[in-house]
Amino acid sequence: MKTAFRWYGEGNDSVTLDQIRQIPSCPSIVGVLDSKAAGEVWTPEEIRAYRENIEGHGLRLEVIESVNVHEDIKLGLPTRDEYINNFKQTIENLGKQGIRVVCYNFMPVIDFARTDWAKEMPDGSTALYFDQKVLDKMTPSDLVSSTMEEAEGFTLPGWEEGRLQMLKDTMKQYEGVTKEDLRRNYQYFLEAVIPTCEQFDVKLAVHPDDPGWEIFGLPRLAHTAEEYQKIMDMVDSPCNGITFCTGSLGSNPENDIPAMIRHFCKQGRVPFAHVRNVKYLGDKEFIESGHLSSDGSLDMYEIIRAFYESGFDGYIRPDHGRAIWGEKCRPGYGLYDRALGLTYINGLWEAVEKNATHK
Ligand code: DNO
Repeated sequence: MKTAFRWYGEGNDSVTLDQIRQIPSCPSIVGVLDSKAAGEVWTPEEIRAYRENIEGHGLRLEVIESVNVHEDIKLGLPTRDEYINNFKQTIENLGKQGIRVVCYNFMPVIDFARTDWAKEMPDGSTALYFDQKVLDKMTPSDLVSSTMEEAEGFTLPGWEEGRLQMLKDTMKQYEGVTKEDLRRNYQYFLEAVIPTCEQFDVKLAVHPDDPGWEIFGLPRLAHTAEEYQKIMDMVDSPCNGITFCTGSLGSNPENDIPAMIRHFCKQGRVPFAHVRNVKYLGDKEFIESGHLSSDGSLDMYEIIRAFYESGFDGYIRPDHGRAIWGEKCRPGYGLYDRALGLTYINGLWEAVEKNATHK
């Protein structure tokens, strides 16, 4: 595995590159040009400036999270070809500058959702929390307002201003759009972009739906092994891959996470992983606990063992951390708890590796 840490860019993150560089065994950044709207081309100059700044701090940039997919592509509108061409151009520009993995998602309108972005835990830390019963009483606009209020002034991935201004109109456009429609539009997109990914040696990695079920009646295609397999089968290429997010998929207790890791790694389809725990509190209710197995409901040792035994050689990053030690940060993306998470992942990996090689 290759370890990495997500960073949002100069002036857009409470965490600095110098701090990341001092995390044990963390040579790489998972980066983003956060100011780019979905459908816009990322220019070579913008990518170069961003990359050179990271390299100037002794770190590497090989993974981008995310290049967002324009809603017109997901909706299959006549304008989609223009946005697909822009997406391909961005892939080419990224590939030419050494980016090997691009994370994205195909969730209509709303990316990852939480009903509380700073739920107090018994130890005084705060964590991201979701309760379907609370969401059931909200409209999408309520969710956006509460998310904006709780974001501590930071942008949140998938919650970029431009996209959200269009919320009501976009929700309307999805009325009557079925899973089959969405799947057809997804296939069209993949068939168009994967050849470019192959040409410029960039692996696309689709992030799971989060939470791992449908919300607000919107169709979603990436939260079970069966559905993921359908996506993999749309275009049979190592460039059509998965961002294996243990917490997003793990939010749905029906998913057997280690089994899914083994299944998709065996097919060579997991270039990127997000690793974190999640604690079930009730039906469709969970909190993003600390990374340790004993903190949550997932067996993190079995998860790392599944990656190791599958020969996983992709990128791995710790996922959302709690806000601890009084840190003021983008919800889920502070320094301290994610650094602890990465150290734990490294520890588990070393233990699994030594255990395997000493037998
Ligand atoms: C949340 C993230 C997601 C992810 C996107 C990928 O913290 O894991 O927002 O970046 O779904 O496009």
